[in-house]
Amino acid sequence: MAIDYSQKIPNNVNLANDRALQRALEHWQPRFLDWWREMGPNDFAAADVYLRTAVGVDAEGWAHYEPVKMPDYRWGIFLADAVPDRTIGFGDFIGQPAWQQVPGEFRSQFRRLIVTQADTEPASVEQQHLLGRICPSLYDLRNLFQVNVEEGRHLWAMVYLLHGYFGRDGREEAEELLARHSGDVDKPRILGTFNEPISDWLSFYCFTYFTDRDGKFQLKSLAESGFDPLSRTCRFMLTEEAHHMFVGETGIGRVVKRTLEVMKELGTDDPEAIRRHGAVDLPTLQRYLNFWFSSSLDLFGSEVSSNAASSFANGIKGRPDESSFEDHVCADATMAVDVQDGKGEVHQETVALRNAMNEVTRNAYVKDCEIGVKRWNMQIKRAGHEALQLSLPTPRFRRNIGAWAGVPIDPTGRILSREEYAGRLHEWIPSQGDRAFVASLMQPVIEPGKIAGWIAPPDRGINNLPVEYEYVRL
Ligand code: BYC
Repeated sequence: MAIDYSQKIPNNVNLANDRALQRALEHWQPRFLDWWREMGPNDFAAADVYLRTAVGVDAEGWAHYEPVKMPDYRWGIFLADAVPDRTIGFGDFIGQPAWQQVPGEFRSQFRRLIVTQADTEPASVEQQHLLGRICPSLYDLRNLFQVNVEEGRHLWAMVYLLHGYFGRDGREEAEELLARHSGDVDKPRILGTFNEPISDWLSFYCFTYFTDRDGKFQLKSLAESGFDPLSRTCRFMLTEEAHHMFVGETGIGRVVKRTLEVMKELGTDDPEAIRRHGAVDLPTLQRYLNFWFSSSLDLFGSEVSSNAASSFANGIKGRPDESSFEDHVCADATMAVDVQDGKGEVHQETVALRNAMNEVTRNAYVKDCEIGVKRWNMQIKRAGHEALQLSLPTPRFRRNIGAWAGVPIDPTGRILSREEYAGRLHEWIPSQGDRAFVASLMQPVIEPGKIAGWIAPPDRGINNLPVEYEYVRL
């Protein structure tokens, strides 16, 4: 079905034919807008931003670009087209017709997952809401706002499911989504990473590289769901998500490029000299990578999880790219998982594969994260600095969730005494000094075509426009 833009809430779910749902969502809409005005990029409400808006849900030609004032952005409800006669692809209900309504016995499990997914979307907008003031260029500013409005739309996607399929409980959850706030002491966001401050652009690029990539894997898992409206919603969200990770990968790549230029200019790799020249030394970048990678790994949940097992068994949440696996039931399959005994000894435990689904997804995520690191290292190698290669720390480093939570481990995987770990943590994640230095670089650059000194310009602009285009008219 085509997207109907004549409605107050643009949608391709035939909202006009369901008056009760339409009224409920139109009641929530002004609350969302109040939240956006208060917690979103509110300094820029009057700016014209060159944004893309979905006009269809096909992979090709789905987006339309034009200058828009963000409060006028048409947040809507867009589901990917239904797959005719779709059946459930995994778990104990494999082969049965996909559900068009939530089965009563799984209602609370579905609600919990949808609320958790939904909660991350406004959280990220809140985390990023001051970054516009310190943007490195209008091109980057536009990308930030594109990411922000689309996270707002992803919230709409989940709120549609809550209102449409969970009755009064769903409506209450939708209200709560606007009442919790990132970093709020009394009412924080649900998942740890979404309460971390993002107060500089290096953190923003790391977040869009690592944390949005968790989004990709979680959305892929939910796109496999037996609950068809959830699957269709997530499939379309994934189309939008790709650009967010692009912003992260190219953002970090451009920081690396600029640093290498400065190193060449100065003829040194001395971090202090590079910093004095206004660029980010690679060891500092490594500490930012360590921070956001380790935080994002927690978002996959525990290595061994009964929640994960029952989500899989019940057709609620599959593995990303479920069709690429041979066994979709995994009733008797097992997996070896490394655990530690609390005294520093690591040993392997064999667990039911269904219980290890979080770890299966996390492993796929780690592989995906390595691709960008390889690309950045190619740049570093080509510039003749092979010894300064970037890397991902061991997935056991600095974990707060699961088998490795609280275990004092260095980025190479060595278990340390608690004292040594506490004394050396600042070597591995950004220290206050690092953060103050990075903050000192964050001087806004808002002239069209100009770019801050700590980051290289992008290779190309948006939608075939030149890099110099005035992507945000202030
Ligand atoms: N922080 O059995 P466990 C995105 C809780 S990002 C705090 O270990 P389970 C985006 C867990 O909730 C994608 N709490 O794990 C990116 C549970 O609590 P309850 C977001 C945590 O349940 C950028 C307890 O620990 N989508 O879209 O198998 C910008 C035991 O759980 C954390 C989703 O997450 C944590 N890190 O799996 C914008 C998908 N980890 O219920 C957007 C939906 C775990 O006992 N969520 N806990 O009170 C899920 O699939 C699952 O909830 C999780 C956890 C994968 C998160």
